[in-house]
Amino acid sequence: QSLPPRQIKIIGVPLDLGASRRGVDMGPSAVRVAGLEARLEALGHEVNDGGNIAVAIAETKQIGEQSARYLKEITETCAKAAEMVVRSLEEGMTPVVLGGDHSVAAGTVSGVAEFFRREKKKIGLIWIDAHSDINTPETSPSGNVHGMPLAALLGLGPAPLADIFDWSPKIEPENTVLIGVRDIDATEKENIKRAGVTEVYTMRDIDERGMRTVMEEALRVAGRGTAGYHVSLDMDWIDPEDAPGVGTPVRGGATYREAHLAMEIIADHGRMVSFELVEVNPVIDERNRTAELAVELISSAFGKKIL
Ligand code: HAR
Ligand code: MN
Ligand code: MN
Ligand code: MN
Repeated sequence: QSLPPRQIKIIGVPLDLGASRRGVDMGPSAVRVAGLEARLEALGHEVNDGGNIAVAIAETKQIGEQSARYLKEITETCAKAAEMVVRSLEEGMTPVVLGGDHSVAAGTVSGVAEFFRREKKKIGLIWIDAHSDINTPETSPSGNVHGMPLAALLGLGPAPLADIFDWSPKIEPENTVLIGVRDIDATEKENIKRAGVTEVYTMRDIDERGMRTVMEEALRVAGRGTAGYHVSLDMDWIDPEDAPGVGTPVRGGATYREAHLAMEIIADHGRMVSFELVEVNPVIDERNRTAELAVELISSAFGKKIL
């Protein structure tokens, strides 16, 4: 295999407070049922499943401000996830975080950034998603916090999420890349500019230039002057034909083969320091096939090869 054996820590975050469609809280379970641990062990990795982080249930909580619903509870969950990510890295393990809605990324990436900051290093971020998730409470059309994690990580807000570990921003715009976007709000376009993010690869870029060229360029940017990069994979990146079980499907996504190629190229480069996969929604999935695809893609990202 292309990737030397690693010790992998699985961290489940059954969070669905950040989305309006319910059900992604069952994502970690669906991905485990699809055989994640055994598949990673078959590749020669040592896998330790840390179970799920305790997450509040919507019915037991107050919504809070409509501009960022459940922000308090989400921040608490993200802070816990961040701590667990730091601990895993301290123990020499590669975190694999299973969402849950994408707001968890504000915690995961904070944990990775905090760990490397202690070594005076920065990290890159590969954001693979149909959406750009760069709204703030002021610009969000929905008030759904899963549309805000990238804004938090770049320091645009919302404040409590951006300030996990009491420092911000967690990532520099020049080491942030978006891949596969095709549904960006007008307000988000402004926020991308305001944040200074220039490396945005839309589906059109993938169509015109091919997945291979896009990935090579993206990995170079995210890896420039960094200790490595975190990969945040929102399953709605993939076309709904192949990944029907996601909270917010958008037509025109990456194909099965493009998605695998992207993960294989990430494995070839060997510079991924942590990984997360979010937005699997078993409630609207078809016999767990989106979770099974998730396991396949994680396997490719961790070195599975055809030959
Ligand atoms: N941009 C929209 C909003 O802010 C929807 C984005 C959230 N959807 C996701 N994130 N699944 O990737 O509400
Ligand atoms: Mn095991
Ligand atoms: Mn997302
Ligand atoms: Mn998305």
